[in-house]
Amino acid sequence: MRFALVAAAALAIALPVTAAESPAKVTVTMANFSYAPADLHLHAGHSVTIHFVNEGSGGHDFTAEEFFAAASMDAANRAHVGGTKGRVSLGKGESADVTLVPKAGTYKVHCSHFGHSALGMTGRIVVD
Ligand SMILES: [Cu+2]
Repeated sequence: MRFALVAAAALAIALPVTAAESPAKVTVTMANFSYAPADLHLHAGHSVTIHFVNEGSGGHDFTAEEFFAAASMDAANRAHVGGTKGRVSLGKGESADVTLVPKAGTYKVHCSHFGHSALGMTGRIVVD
C-alpha cells in the first residue's frame, strides 16, 4: 500500500505540465510601508498565482475587496482572502499564495492597518 502511494506521488510529479495549464506567477512584497510592485498588471480570464510575502517589521495586509470579489477562485483560495473581506493578512516574515482568475477592471489596494495607507501602503491592480 505504501509503495503504491509513493509510486502514485512519483507519477504525479513526473507528469508534464503544459504551459497553457500552468498558472502564471507573480510576487507581491509587502514592506514598511509599500507594496512591490505598487501597480500589478494581470491578464483577464487567465489563472494566476499571486505569491504574497511580508518583509516588513510587523503585520501588513493586502486589502482589495472589489478585486477579490470579482475574481473566480475555489473555496480554499477564497478562505485565504478572508472570504468577503477580500484581504490577505500576513504577520512579519509570513507568505501566502492565492490562485485565482481575475476579472477585467482597475482595482484599488490598501493596507488596512491603522495609518499604513497614509504612509504609502496603497496600490493598484490593472486587469485587461
Ligand atoms: Cu501595512
